[in-house]
Amino acid sequence: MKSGFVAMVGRPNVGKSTLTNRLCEEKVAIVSDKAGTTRDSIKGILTKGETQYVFIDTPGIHKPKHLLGEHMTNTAIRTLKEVDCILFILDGTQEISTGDQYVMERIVEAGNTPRIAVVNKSDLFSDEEYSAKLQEIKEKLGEFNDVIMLSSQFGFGVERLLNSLKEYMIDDCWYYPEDMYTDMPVYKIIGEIVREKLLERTKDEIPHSIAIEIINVNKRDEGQKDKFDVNIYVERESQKGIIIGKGGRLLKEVGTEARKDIERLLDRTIYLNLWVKVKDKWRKKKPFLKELGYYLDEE
Ligand SMILES: Nc1nc2c(ncn2[C@@H]2O[C@H](COP(=O)(O)OP(=O)(O)O)[C@@H](O)[C@H]2O)c(=O)[nH]1
Ligand SMILES: [Mg+2]
Repeated sequence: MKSGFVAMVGRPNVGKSTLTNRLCEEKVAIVSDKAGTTRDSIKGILTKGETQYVFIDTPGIHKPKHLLGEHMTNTAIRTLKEVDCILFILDGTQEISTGDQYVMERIVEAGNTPRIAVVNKSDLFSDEEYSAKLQEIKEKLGEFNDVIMLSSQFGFGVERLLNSLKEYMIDDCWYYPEDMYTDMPVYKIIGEIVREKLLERTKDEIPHSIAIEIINVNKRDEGQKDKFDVNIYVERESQKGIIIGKGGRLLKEVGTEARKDIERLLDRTIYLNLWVKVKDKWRKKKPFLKELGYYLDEE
């Protein structure tokens, strides 16, 4: 038995969560085309042959603008110090920026942990562009133990990545049962699924203004459906109107889609009730962030 921990880091929107899901062959982390979708470190687990890989999907690393952003970046940076290998994920369609260099500085600060650069979205660039990218990585970021080109969305190159990672999985035990693919509790997954459905239907500032809290889980008797009550927090009255939608339509669609995903996951039918509440500037309020389970470092 062999195992190890792997951090997935990079700028927002490069495909860290998509890759985590692909590697674990399950939907562990929610994905969207909006930056800042992942707010906590999420573990995705893959046990293959004798090797157990524990992937830690992190929020994107960027210069924080508010308390939640600070929590997100700190979470990612803390993870760097706790792993056996770091995957630095890049969007191969974009030039390497100061944002990537900021991530690299954090990786270097974390010490001598082995690091692999992953050039993602290979379905969108050519082999020539990839050769140029290799040169650019060397010049702007520095040396890596390995560089791997892949497409998280389509799965090309994922096997190669697993083979490359194998040599760093050196603990002589497994930390999780063979069939476990995440350590996220069920209520947290439910909140994340609701958030994903909302993100698919909103834009601008709204995705960042949404927080989810599971307020009630009613366990029913055999043969009866469990009932989940979920609060959706937004920051302004106008946002509440948008989320509810004309005649309650948007909220209803979100509820139906989320319920179907949750039922598939739990393998049983449930009731799901969604409530929309306004909480002014919640992203800047420490007690409320704590209540939602976002851990904040004490200054
Ligand atoms: N074309 C393409 N799009 C991808 C790929 N991987 C991720 N994406 C898209 O990039 C966006 C951001 O993905 P996500 O995993 O949430 O990024 P994260 O913020 O780094 O976790 C989403 O719209 C994904 O569908 C890929 O390999 N190819
Ligand atoms: Mg993510």
